[in-house]
Amino acid sequence: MSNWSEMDTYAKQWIKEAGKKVRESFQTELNIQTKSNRNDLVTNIDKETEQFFIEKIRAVYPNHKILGEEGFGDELESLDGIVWIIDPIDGTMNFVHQQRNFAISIGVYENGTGILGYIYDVVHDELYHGQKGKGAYMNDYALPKLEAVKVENAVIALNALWVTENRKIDPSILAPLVRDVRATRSYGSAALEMAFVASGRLDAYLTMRLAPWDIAGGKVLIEEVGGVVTDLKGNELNLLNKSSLLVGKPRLHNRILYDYLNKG
Ligand code: 2AM
Ligand code: CA
Ligand code: CA
Ligand code: CA
Repeated sequence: MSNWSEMDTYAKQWIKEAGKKVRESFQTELNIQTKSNRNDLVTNIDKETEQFFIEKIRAVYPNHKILGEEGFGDELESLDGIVWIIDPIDGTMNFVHQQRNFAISIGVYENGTGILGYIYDVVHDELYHGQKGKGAYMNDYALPKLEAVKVENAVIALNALWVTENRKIDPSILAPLVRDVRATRSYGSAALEMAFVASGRLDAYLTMRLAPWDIAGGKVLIEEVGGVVTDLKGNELNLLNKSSLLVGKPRLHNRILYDYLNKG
């Protein structure tokens, strides 16, 4: 038997502590490096934050596995057992350029099922958290179930890149959606965009390619308030691989899926 309530208490404590360190880092000089390309940034704070969580988790839960973006965790071939999926800073470019619009994101999964989800908007001190079957919260505020919204009244998040020539999707697929919705937004942090869907600040969010750590925490939160989380084909996500993502209010998700993305 796993003690989820104990894990939840530790997770919140560690996330708050990590967030404090990240805020304090604003006073220091960042060491910024690039990863896959010149716009794919990583800083010493991304790495230190991931290492902080790994040390804390290993000390209390030596049998749990850890999947982290910066690679200090385990090399996983399956999601068997209890797995902490960690994005120490989601929205690193925003962290570097704006000192806002980034988040710490953590999902705790048991045999592939999301049980605990956390997205911490460090700058606003807003912790979105939830547990499967027990609801989702923003700090102490219980997030209400998501209500249906029509496409023409929806505010959705997507990156403008996907309506220009790009290698992932024909821009003529998303252009009609961009025209039909009330408004589009782009925050540059997948985790925050998922937290905003969970809290009703956005009605939907879609993107072409995300990694497990971008999605793990947000999936738990969104499903807990009755939102839908799939890839762009409508398939369930596999948290071991990269995939596309469509999250949204229940009927809106369906409309975007069948009237735009997979028409006819
Ligand atoms: P990151 O800041 O943790 O890298 C930016 O639009 C969003 O996409 C952020 O959530 C960012 O997460 C993520 N992202 C950035 N580069 C990515 C990449 N090469 N593959 C997948 N996701 C990426
Ligand atoms: Ca990154
Ligand atoms: Ca990320
Ligand atoms: Ca990251």
